[in-house]
Amino acid sequence: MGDINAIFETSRKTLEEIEQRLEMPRREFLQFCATLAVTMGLPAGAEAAVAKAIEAAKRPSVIWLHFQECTGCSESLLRAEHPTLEKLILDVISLDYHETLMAAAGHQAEAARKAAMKANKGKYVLVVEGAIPTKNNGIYCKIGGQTAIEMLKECAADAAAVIAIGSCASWGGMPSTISPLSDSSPTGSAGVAEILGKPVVTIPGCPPNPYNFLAAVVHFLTFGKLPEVDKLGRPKFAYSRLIHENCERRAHFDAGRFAMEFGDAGHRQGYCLYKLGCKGPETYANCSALGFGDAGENNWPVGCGHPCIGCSEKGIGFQKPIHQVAKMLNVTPPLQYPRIVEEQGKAASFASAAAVAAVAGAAAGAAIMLTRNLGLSHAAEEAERAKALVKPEDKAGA
Ligand code: FSX
Ligand code: SF4
Ligand code: F3S
Repeated sequence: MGDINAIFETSRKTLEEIEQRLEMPRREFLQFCATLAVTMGLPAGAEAAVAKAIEAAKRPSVIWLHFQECTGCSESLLRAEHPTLEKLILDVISLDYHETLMAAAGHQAEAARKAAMKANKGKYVLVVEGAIPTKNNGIYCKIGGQTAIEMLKECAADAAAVIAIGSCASWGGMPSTISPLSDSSPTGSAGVAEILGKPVVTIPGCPPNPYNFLAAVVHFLTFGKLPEVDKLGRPKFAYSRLIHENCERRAHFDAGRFAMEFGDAGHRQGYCLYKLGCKGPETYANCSALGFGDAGENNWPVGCGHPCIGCSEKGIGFQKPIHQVAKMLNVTPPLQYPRIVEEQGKAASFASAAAVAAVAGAAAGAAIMLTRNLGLSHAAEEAERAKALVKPEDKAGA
C-alpha cells in the first residue's frame, strides 16, 4: 500500500488536476471516494488513500466479455443516476473491449480484443458478464466464430485478475434456471469459475450494485490486489451480511407485522414482506444498506414494495419460487414477538416462551418462538380478514 503518510497527502494540486480531468468538483470527487471507502469497509480517512490511488494509478486495461445475459450489468453501471459514477468508471479503467459499448464491429472488434490482450499481457483485468452455455459443446453462444467457453479460456489465460459480474457470470443466474420437468437448464448454463476450474471474484446480483463492482476495482488499484472474498468468491465488504439484517422493514418483522398480500393494508403501510416470499433472511448482499441508482434509501426491491427474490444468492434466486417463504438463517430474534393482532387470552407469556427456550436450548427455542409467532400472527390476521369480510347486513342481523 506504500507510505501511509504519502497516501494521505492528497494535495490541492492533485485535486485540481482531478477536477479538470473528470470535470467534477473536487468536493464531489472526495465524497465519491468516501462512498467507495465506506462500501469497502475501510476506516474513516481512507477516502484519501482511495483518491490517491485513483489519481495516481495507471488505468488498468479491462476486457469485458458478454455471454448469456441481458446486459443489465453494464446498464446498471453506465446508466446510473449519479453522472459521476459512469465518468469515474470510464476514468478508472481503460475499457479496451466491450461489445455493446465499442464502436468497432465484426473483425475490427476481435482485432481490438487481441491487440489489447497482447499489449497488456498478464496485466489486464478480465470482466465477464453472462453465463456460459455448456450443452452440446457450448454452441448456444458464439462470438466471432468462437464458443463462449473457448473465448473465456483464451481471455482468462493471460489476465491479471478475473471478475465475474452479475449472477449469470457468478453461478449461471437466470439462464441456469431449471424447469420442474428437466434436470438441467436448456443450454447447461454455468458460471465463470466452473468453466475455468478455479475461483474468481464474483459480484452477483441481477443486476449487481455498481458500487460493489467499482469498489472491487478501486480496491485493486489502491492495494494492488482484489478484495477478500467468501467461499463463493464474493467480496466480504459487500456480501457478508444478510439483507434482512439491515432492512428498513426489520422492525415490522420483529414486531410480527406482515403484508399478507400485495396491496393490503399491511403492504400499503410498509410492513415486512416475509410472508410474500421475501428472501432477505437467506440472501447475503448489501442492497438494504446501499440502495440502487443514488435515488434515495428506498430505491431497492424491498424499498419499492416487492420481496427480495434473492437474485444475488446461488440456490435462491431463479431457483426457489418467488413467493415461497424464506428459510430463516442466523435466527436470533427476541424470544417473544408481539403479534399484529393479539387475540385475547391466547398470548403466550414471556415466562412460557423462556421455558421453551430453556428446554430446547436458546437458539432452537428462539427459532421455535419465531416459527410459532409467524404462524399465530398469520392465523390472527386471517381471522381479522374473515371478520372484515362479513357483510354489514350479516352483522346487523347478528
Ligand atoms: Fe442481466 Fe448481467 Fe441479470 Fe445476468 O446482470 S441484469 S441477466 S445477472 O448478467 O445482464
Ligand atoms: Fe426486510 Fe424481507 Fe427481512 Fe422483512 S423478511 S425485514 S422485508 S428483508
Ligand atoms: Fe436482488 Fe434481493 Fe438485492 S432481489 S437486488 S438481492 S434485494
